[in-house]
Amino acid sequence: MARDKIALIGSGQIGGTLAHLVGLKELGDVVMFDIAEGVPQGKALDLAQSSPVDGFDCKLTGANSYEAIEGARVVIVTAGVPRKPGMSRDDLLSINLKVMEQVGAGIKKYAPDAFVICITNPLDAMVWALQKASGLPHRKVVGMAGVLDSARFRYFLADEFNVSVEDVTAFVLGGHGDTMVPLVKYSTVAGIPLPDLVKMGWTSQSRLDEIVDRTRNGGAEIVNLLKTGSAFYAPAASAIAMAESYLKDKKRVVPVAAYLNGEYGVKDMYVGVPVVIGDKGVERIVEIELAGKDREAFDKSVAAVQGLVEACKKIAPELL
Ligand code: A3D
Repeated sequence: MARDKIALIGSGQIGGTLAHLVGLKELGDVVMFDIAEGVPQGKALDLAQSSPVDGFDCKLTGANSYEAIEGARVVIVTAGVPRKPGMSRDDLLSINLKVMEQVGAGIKKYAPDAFVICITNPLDAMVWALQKASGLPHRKVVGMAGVLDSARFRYFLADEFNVSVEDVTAFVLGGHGDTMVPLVKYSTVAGIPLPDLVKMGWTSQSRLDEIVDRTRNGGAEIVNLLKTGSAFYAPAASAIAMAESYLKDKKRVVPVAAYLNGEYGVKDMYVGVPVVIGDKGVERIVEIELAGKDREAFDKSVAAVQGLVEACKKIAPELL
């Protein structure tokens, strides 16, 4: 059986980490693409030279033309510019929207059957634009954010309780950014919901609120520390988990930015919700009932995404 081809559009910090993880996990062969000449070629060669040491078989190549992605089964998109300190994800909108138009055209021409995972920010608006520009079916185009946001929440909780990260599950909804909605009642340690853990004295409500807040601002915390860019190890690991679920038809239930057409009362927008990812792409959208404060927070988050999508429609009416 021939190895799957995985195309990485954008060979910067996340792109390089993605390629490394694909190699280490032997998920397939990798084509790294970038507009910067020499960068994808150099990174691919460097990574290929690590393969004898780590003992993985993976063909890694770099390219500056879209033909190289032909026939890819998975395309992961990080092309664009990342945030600098003081910049919001939304400041990136107009620059990265143009990039999504180019990338979408490349995917449409050379990899129309791929499962496409967008990471470029502002995430929920960029994945919307990428789907429009590529014309691929909605179930084959998703955005990575929820896996990362919930991983941050899980890590902070595991650290707070001094338990294994493996035994902490977290549930986040909504757009990627300050309005994301971590649902504490569906987040657990070994199946015990967080509100019960507060009652059991494992932590206090105020401490839990602080952790939720830190999760919401998890990206900015890293941008402020790094000063020259944004997080890349955890974002790459999160996208790889999604790609793996597709490639191996694992049918994992993960939060992703998925196209909603009426679910959760949202139409023609990408918003973070739990979905099942299998070899058909998004195979099911898990629609939970939302009420009270959770509904309010979700609606606020959806409104923020809606604002960005409207801005995209104004800047690039050709996408409609
Ligand atoms: P960076 O290291 O700058 O890599 C981006 C790469 O894109 C660079 O190598 C550029 O040369 C390349 N590029 C720019 N324009 C084009 C183009 N038109 N076609 C092809 N390649 C191009 O950034 P990064 O890897 O750190 O981050 C990539 C993106 O992911 C940014 O938009 C970040 O904001 C975003 N990001 C999202 C999350 C989420 O959770 C959603 C987390 C972290 C970063």
